[in-house]
Amino acid sequence: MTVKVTVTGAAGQIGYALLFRIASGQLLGADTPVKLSLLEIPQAVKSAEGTAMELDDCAFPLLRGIEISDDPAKAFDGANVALLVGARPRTKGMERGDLLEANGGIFGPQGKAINDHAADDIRVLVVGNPANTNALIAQSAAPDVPAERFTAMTRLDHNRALSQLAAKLNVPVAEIKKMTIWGNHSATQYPDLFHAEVGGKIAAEQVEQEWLRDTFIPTVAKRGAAIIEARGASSAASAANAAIDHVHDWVNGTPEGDWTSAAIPSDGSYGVPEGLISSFPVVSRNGRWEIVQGLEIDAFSRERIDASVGELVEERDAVRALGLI
Ligand code: NAX
Repeated sequence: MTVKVTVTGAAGQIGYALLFRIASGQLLGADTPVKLSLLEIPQAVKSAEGTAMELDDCAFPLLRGIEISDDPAKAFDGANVALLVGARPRTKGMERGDLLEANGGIFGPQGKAINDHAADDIRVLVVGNPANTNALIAQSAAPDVPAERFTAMTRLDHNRALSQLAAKLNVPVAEIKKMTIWGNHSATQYPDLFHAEVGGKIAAEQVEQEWLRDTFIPTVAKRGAAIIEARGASSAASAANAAIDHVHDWVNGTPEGDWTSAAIPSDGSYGVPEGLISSFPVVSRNGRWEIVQGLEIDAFSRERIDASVGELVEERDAVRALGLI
């Protein structure tokens, strides 16, 4: 069956890095034909058309059609996977309330369009920032869609953590298992080495505590800013790569003996208030994310998880006060 994948912000830089990989089969696998639906704002539709021309010119065998629209109702009609990438960035002098409100104006209507028009098996990944709270806004506008289908991306943070640890220990990333990003996709996120394993042994025991606290955690959390500083533009190909990883694993499952990180609606696990869309250690089984249970959380980790979750609570309360959820 052909899977319809809707990408918002399709003419943006993540969109450009993402669409070709979806069309080539990397999102869902080499046996699954895809139809792409590109949603953009009216001013950017022409640019999306240009990207669509290039997609045509790749002659991807799995690509069974491209639609372009500035109307969410059309773009999400029959969608099986929705990648919500387009968002309102924070501009100079913008207060947090303004930012949340502007994004509410995007993610509320898109959530409603998903509710009314998407396929029954719709899976939503929010990439556009503030991703966790944008996902919450979209979810609350879609009461007929199971809440668990709304997720936000922390896989880029997860991959950054793998790469930083691999470099530190001089091992291939594939030797690292059970990495976790907890909390918000923001500078308060907590990359956890107390459950991560390298060569079967706990990662935190293989690095100096100062490095873990003063280098590793801030480097992972502030990597986005470092990329902007170096590249003069924010992460694009790595963000697209992480979106591919997230949806691929959601649909196809995570490997035995390992887990990954995704921001999913909390069921109250690890003291995270129920309903918050927070990053957890997760496995995917039978097409559903499950939070890994039973991990012991020491005081060091507890403090950092609580800080990031506290920020998510504040964001939720702010969008609630604005009437966006
Ligand atoms: P760009 O500014 O290059 O592209 C955004 C695109 O979204 C533009 O083409 C714009 O026209 C479109 N857009 C805006 N409002 C829209 C709407 N209502 N409907 C459809 N399209 C709309 O940004 P890009 O670098 O692609 O980044 C996109 C988002 O990803 C940003 O919010 C960014 O902050 C976020 N990121 C999230 C990451 C994560 O790990 N969760 C990492 C990378 C990235 O920073």
